[in-house]
Amino acid sequence: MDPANPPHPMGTESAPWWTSAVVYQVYPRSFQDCDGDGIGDLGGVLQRLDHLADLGVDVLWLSPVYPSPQADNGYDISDYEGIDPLFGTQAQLDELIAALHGRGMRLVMDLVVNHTSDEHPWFVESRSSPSSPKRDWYWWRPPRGRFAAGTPGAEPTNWQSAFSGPAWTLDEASGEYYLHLFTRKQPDLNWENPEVRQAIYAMMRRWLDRGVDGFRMDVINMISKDVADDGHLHDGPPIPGTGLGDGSASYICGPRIHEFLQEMHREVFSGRDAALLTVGEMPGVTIEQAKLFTDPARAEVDMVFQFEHVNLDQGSSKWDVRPLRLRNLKASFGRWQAGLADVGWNSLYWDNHDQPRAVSRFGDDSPAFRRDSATCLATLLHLHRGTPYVYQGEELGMANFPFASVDEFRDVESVNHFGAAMVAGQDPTAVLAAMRRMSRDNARTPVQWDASPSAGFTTGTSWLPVNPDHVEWNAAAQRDDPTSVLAHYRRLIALRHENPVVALGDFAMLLPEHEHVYAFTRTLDSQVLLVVCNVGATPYELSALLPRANGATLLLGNLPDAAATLRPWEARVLQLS
Ligand code: TEU
Repeated sequence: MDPANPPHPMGTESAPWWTSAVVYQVYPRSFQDCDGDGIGDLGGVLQRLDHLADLGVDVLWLSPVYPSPQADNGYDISDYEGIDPLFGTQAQLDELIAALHGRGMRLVMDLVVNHTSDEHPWFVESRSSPSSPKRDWYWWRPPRGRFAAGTPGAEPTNWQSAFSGPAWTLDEASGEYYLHLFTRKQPDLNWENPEVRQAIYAMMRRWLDRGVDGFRMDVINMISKDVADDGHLHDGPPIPGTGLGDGSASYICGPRIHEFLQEMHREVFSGRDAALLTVGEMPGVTIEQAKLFTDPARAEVDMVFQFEHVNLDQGSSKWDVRPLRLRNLKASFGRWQAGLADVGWNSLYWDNHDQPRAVSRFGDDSPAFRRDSATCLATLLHLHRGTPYVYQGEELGMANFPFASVDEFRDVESVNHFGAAMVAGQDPTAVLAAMRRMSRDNARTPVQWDASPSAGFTTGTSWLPVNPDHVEWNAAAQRDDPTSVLAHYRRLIALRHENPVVALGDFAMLLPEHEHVYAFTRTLDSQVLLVVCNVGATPYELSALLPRANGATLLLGNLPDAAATLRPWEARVLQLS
């Protein structure tokens, strides 16, 4: 080895296994129900493993199945080591680990440790008395200044919670407030307290000992709060029209975040020789921070979920929906690709259980272009450098749900938002229109397995209605159709497995200003791929845009009979050399 020129940490020899892996996210409540109660469960996941194997994915990320009052569909956990009877049994979880491992797949669990449920025994104990030994496990504070407890403005800070209203709730018994960045049923744990951290690490070690292969860490960049020596937390800038403030500067990538993640790594992951995967969900993370989080030499996490690209179609909030400008998407993805080119690693996603369906949001879900835009977006994303995540149903081209009235929404974020917007005097029709486009419930309707009345999801009544378009858009109809969205995802996943340039090649953006064509190259040693995607309905002459495409070999395309014209929503992966 040339000492002046050590091997690239992500070189073909030394790259970690997850650089060529694809992760599939299961939101169990909506995946497959096996007992007819209308709610998906572990038995259902076990029944559908052939679908994952057939797709060729390497990892299953399972959204929470732990005991929970379900105030936020399981992201409010009351026992980190149990299985909610709603979802099944401990034995089924062990069966799932074994079944996945038997098929060469891995299981990544959701880790939700910024907060617990208010029904978690830790919080019940903490709340029982100001002198409880667990009082300091959460964020308890007296009312502000001379305000009487319970009066508006008495909250210890002005922070707005993620799901409308203040981030503090008064506990009448003690006259103190507790902090919850999400719903009032999700009190934030106090990571300043070393006992809290040790209890969490011990729990994580037990999951790994049991055979799980890693964690997706919920809002993990929010665990360190900027707290003054005297315990004071700081107000944030006011949010117009709410009377509340934006506290994010006090809890997004707070002062001790790297210290906590390094400690977690030492206590939980180091010294284990298993092939594990850790991904930190990090709203508001910057590229500079992401580089620190994912630099292997720092031993924090393998990769992060960043949010920049899913905020590009929003104004002041997610409900303020704006059209996406393609050049902004290129600028954003391009910066992330460049920023993590030498150190760190990207995660790639369009969809998850919090985002509306990509084909409706960034594609065109009208009959003419639904299949083509779904496959075009998939190609664009999967050919970037990073680990792609596929959210259940995305591989079928599942679209947003045609919500007709406010009563049809179930998600706490949507329901609270509607209530707050009505109190603020907003126009209900406009509020509903934004919810139809952006609500998380769009992602949570049942997976469409077949054309039967409940789409093969349940024999009972599903907890959210099945999208009526399932009669046409379903897995059974696509499985043996080589032109289907499903078949295209299968090919993209195989391409990443087979072709190191897809996993590891350097990225270079082309045509950064073009409003409709997204193009880039990927280069590894002497191999160069040219990826070109028409993100819209206007045809373009390919050789006029990219003369280099002339004579190149088509490795993968989403439309048959590639010719001189790049057709609406056409995507091509070309081999240049
Ligand atoms: O999401 C964190 C997060 O940033 C989102 O809640 C975001 O605020 C919202 O979806 C924007 O619309 C994670 C989980 O993925 C989400 O399901 C949970 O509700 C949340 O944390 C709290 O655990």
